Amino acid sequence: MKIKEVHFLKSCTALSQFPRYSWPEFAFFGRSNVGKSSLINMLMNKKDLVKTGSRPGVTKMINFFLLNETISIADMPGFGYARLPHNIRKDFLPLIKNYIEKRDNLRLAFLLIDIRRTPGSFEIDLVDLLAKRQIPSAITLTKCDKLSRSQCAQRMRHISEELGISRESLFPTSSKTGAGRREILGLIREYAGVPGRTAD
Ligand SMILES: Nc1nc2c(ncn2[C@@H]2O[C@H](COP(=O)(O)OP(=O)(O)OP(=O)(O)O)[C@@H](O)[C@H]2O)c(=O)[nH]1
Ligand SMILES: [Mg+2]
Repeated sequence: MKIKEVHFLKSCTALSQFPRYSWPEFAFFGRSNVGKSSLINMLMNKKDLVKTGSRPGVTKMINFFLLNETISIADMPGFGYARLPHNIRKDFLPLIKNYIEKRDNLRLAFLLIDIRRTPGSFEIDLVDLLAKRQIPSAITLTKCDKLSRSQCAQRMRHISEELGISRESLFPTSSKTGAGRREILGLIREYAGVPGRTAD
């Protein structure tokens, strides 16, 4: 899928602020610092479309972007960062839950997991919540550049066992090297119903 144009729409902290349109939407979920914003930048071929950071908790709202004027992208706030101020942290989960329960144009959820980490209750709860709403999810493994090829294969085996899903359902990526870009854009194209080839 060709990235012709992408622009930031708005940041939202509540359901009432979400943009109202029926463009197919793709959301990126995952713990703080897992690499959601970096992955979006990598996919869109933009260095700083979305703010990223070495300190966790950079994205505190849901940020919406419009791709090629027809596809909506949602960058979700990271969950599970204990050192954020309590008043900000406690707003995250209801916002994420509200989003999943009410966002009718959500076509596919990307759930990001750092390839070096074992999925925890946050990831398992999210998979359950998405399944309840019958929203398909793609488990996306981030920061694969940090491991060797054989270490990656070993971690993928482990994570697939932990989540009880096949290894083919895991999408390894790296925002540093661009690995996995083609596959993730292929999924977006497929679920958005865009005709044509995957290649950029
Ligand atoms: N080596 C490597 N580092 C990465 C990769 N993706 C993200 N990072 C780094 O991880 C840190 C966090 O990345 P972000 O993209 O801000 O993470 P996030 O999930 O959006 O974080 P929050 O907004 O806090 O929820 C940054 O220092 C990135 O440079 C990757 O694929 N490889
Ligand atoms: Mg972020």
